Amino acid sequence: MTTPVLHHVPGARSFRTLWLLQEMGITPEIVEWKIQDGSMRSPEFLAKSPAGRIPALEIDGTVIYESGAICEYLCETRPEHGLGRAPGDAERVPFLEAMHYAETIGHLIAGLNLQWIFLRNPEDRSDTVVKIEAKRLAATLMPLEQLLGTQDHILASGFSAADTMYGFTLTAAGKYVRLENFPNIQAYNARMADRPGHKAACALDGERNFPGKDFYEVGA
Ligand SMILES: N[C@@H](CCC(=O)N[C@@H](CS)C(=O)NCC(=O)O)C(=O)O
Repeated sequence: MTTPVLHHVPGARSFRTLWLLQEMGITPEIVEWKIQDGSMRSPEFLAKSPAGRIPALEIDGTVIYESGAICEYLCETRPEHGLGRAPGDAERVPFLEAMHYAETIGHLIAGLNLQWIFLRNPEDRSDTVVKIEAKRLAATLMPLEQLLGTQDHILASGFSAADTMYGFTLTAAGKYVRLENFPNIQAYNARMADRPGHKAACALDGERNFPGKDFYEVGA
């Protein structure tokens, strides 16, 4: 297999792919992009990811964008790792739900990132919107908090690619929602951070290239 190429922004959604690849023992060549410098809107990058988003993965002679699609593709083409749940599997439904629910959470984080981090003029930020969106984000975490009170992983049978879809997502949520109020998610994050595959992905992640506070408080 030629070395896959991962288009990546440190600390962003492409971490999901990086982590899954590391769990499969695959180390990609990493091409790092910056969200703020306009390079992700270059014709070169748009040819790989038409909306100018990461991740995009060059693998097996093709380029795939959308982290969930990449996750499913890797599981289907590399079944020997046992990280996916194929049609007919008893855990197929929770597996598919995780592929997409991670994005329900992810798009709320993206909206809050825009309000708090990427707006050129902070005065354009709306306290009303950030307050509502942080509440909506907390509401999406509740079902996971309950689930992780009864099992150690997203799927009851143990670690799977479903967990990697929450990589970046459940830690980034902590910038806008107090994770102290979600002790099962906090414990889960710590368990995942302890995995050798996760540690290896963190070592390859690279330095964050957008500024960030640990927590964003409305009205502060
Ligand atoms: N649903 C897509 C979302 C990808 C996405 O929005 N990625 C963000 C980084 S976390 C991005 O590339 N943002 C660049 C931009 O919005 O211009 C996926 O899961 O791959």
